Amino acid sequence: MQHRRDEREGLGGKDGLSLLGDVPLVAETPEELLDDETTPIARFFVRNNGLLPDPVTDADSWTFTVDGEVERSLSLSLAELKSRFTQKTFRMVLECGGNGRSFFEPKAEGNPWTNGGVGCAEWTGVSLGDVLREAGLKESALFTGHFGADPDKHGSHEHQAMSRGVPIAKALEEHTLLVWAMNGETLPFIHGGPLRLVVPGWPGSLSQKWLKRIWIRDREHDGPGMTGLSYRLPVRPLAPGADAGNVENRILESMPVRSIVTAPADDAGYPAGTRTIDVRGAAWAGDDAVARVDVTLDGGVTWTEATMTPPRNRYDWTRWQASLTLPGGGFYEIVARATDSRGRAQPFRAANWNPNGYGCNTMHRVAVTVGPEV
Ligand SMILES: Nc1nc2c(c(=O)[nH]1)N[C@H]1C(S)=C(S)[C@@H](COP(=O)(O)O)O[C@H]1N2
Ligand SMILES: [Mo]
Repeated sequence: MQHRRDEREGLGGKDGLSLLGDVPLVAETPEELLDDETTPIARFFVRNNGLLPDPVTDADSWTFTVDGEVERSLSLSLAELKSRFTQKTFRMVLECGGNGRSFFEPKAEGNPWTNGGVGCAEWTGVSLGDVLREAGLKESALFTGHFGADPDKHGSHEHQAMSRGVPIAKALEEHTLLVWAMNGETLPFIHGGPLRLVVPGWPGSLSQKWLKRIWIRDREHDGPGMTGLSYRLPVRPLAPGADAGNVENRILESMPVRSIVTAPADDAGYPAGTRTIDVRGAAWAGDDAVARVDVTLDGGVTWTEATMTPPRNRYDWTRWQASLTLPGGGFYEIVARATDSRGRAQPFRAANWNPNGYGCNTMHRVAVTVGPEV
């Protein structure tokens, strides 16, 4: 099959993203463009595993089905979803499971994300759990399988580009949403409109775009992205570069704690005589909360605890800020380290190496220079 159009058209309206790949379309957000409390759509990263699906003209007649281990299979239009279930809006982080991949040494397979495979948007929709309860889960219901309308990267509709799933408990969480609006606007096509899933705190690949079907299964789902070493991490630390095929692996679920510095930008220059630098950023911790964020400009000799703005709701990111006092002019590296509510902090270097490069949460650093002293 041929590409029906240029995949890069999908980036129309985007502002300042870095393209990591055009077929499939993948683009990340430079950290300094993640400085808003709510990530604007124009700056929200894009990750496709296949090609764009056919354009949709009538969103409200988009249908989506639930079948498998349920009492009643459901086929619902978007209009029915909107009118029959309780509408909810939460601000929640969506992060690619491979965010940070480029920091692994030796290099891991896949898109070389730095820190920008993440964004935090207001998602409006209904709880998937409310819809599953209407379908009636059988005792045998153990896992979900997610299906979208996009063809695979060769343009074929025979196979899903990606089809992952979660244990039923995660599917039943109130914050796991079927979403049709983002930041108060109709969900953009590039982000999965008319209808997508948002499974917060876990790898972005679970948040199926252009959602057509949820298959309730009596076993772990086995679609593309669920088998082999996909989204798996070694249970015990592996020597970097070693063969992961022979050791015990587990599926990556909750994403690890992470923070980014969103101001100043890397390589910022300050006039001579500057003695205070205001630093801002964001932090998040998968299913857990962020307990604290600390910032250093001397390689970790001394740390300053940042002030945090409480998140709006579970799975929102935590914005933080700190004022750092400089001993004088010169070159400084600002490094932020978040700690989650279970006491786990970020590593100095990419830890827990795995061949596909998932879950890298090494600390983010930005360099700044305070101009020559007179
Ligand atoms: N149908 C479909 N849904 C998908 C994907 C895809 O390729 N096809 N990619 C997933 C991955 S890997 C990520 S990280 C998120 C990215 O969502 P975004 O493009 O809205 O930022 O979508 C997920 N949902
Ligand atoms: Mo992803």
